[in-house]
Amino acid sequence: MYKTMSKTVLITGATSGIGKATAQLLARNNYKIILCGRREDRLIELERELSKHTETHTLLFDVRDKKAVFESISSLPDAFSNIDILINNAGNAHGLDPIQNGDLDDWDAMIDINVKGLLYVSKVIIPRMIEKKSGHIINIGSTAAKEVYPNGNVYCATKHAVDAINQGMRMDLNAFGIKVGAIHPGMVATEFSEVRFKGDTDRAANVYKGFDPLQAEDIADIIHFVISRPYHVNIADLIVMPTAQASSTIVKRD
Ligand code: NDP
Ligand code: 8X3
Repeated sequence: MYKTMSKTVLITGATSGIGKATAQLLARNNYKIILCGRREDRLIELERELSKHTETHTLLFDVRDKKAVFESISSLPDAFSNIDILINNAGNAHGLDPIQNGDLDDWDAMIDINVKGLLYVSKVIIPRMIEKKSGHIINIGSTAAKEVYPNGNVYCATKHAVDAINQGMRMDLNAFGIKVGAIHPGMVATEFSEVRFKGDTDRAANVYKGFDPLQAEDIADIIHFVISRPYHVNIADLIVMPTAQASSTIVKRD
């Protein structure tokens, strides 16, 4: 048997990057974890790894699929159904083009995943938190939630929406004692740029060339810090960049 369990955390986008590193860190810190993503092989492998430390459960769904989101989270066994912390992390950029060349499928993907998907997952979990009058929601935004950069148009718009939703959630859930906060990373070396550039690994690697980008573990560390503060402390909005980065467009490279 495991030691006395602490809180139950649901992490979307746990198969890679920030979500995976967060799951790994929280597992070592005795959180019970619900791992979500679309890539089943990765979920199985991660569950195997983390079960050495904690209790885990996997949910396989695409956040764009409203029905799957609702059915999947509603199907959680009793041992995992009391979600204390929701980490809305799943998301990506698709493409980096001037608005006039933007691809409609890329726009749909970003709006459907980064904004609507985050809302669908939250919509299932918030009523449970309201019922017990406690809970903590962390929304992963971006520096792109705070500024717009050339060719970032729709991705930046989706992250600005996350920023607005984060603020709105905090206001609307305040009466129920639910904490809501966003973490806005700058450049983190994950699969993010490979997804943005549709598997062009050279172009993706160039994004992080000549400086020390953040690592997924850096953000995991911050998420752990944020969720382990005493109840009366809510980190509402936190921007974190690599030291070499001053803004979306100013990066000191070798
Ligand atoms: P990764 O590409 O490494 O991870 C993205 C995660 O999101 C994967 O686990 C992926 O899982 C999941 N995901 C993507 N689409 C869907 C979908 N339709 N349904 C369910 N899950 C999905 O990138 P990061 O770890 O970097 O990104 C995590 C978050 O951090 C994103 O919201 C991103 O916008 C944000 N961010 C990233 C920054 C960076 O520079 N890397 C900077 C600022 C913010 P799967 O494919 O298995 O479904
Ligand atoms: C990811 C970081 O700079 O590509 O949100 O927008 S950036």
